[in-house]
Amino acid sequence: MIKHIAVLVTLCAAGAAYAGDYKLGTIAIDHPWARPTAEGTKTGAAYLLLSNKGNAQDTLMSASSSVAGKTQIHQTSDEGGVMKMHEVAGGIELAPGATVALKPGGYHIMLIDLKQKLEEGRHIPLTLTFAKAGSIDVEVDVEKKSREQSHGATGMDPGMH
Ligand SMILES: [Cu+2]
Repeated sequence: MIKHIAVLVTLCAAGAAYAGDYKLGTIAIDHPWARPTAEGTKTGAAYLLLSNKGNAQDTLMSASSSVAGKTQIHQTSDEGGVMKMHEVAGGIELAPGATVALKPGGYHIMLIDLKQKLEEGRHIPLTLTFAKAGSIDVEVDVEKKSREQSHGATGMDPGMH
């Protein structure tokens, strides 16, 4: 049994570096992930890293997922010491050469009216649509904490993304 667990951990660690990274034209999408949700929770948030390797600006216009009734691009910001999140009008702009992190406390993809619990270790589908590059389907890892993007995630209100 112990040996079995060790193998699983090894597979996960190896997978993190390769699987879960996507390319769409000149846009790189790295490590989509979401926090697990509690039973009955109706909202969740997905995070990922976007890089524009091209010479033209592009914009993440929208996202959708079959597990959510509605999906919005949100930004969390500190408004006089109070963390608030709001929908980003016009999407997330990606300048040529720019890397933009969707991470706790900043930009995120808000999953609203969840049809299922986000269970740790599972994957959920997400479709990202860019103004120029078009659309891509990615798999979002449901995990407690991202290895690369956990920074800044502490002290957050559990309901806040
Ligand atoms: Cu949000």
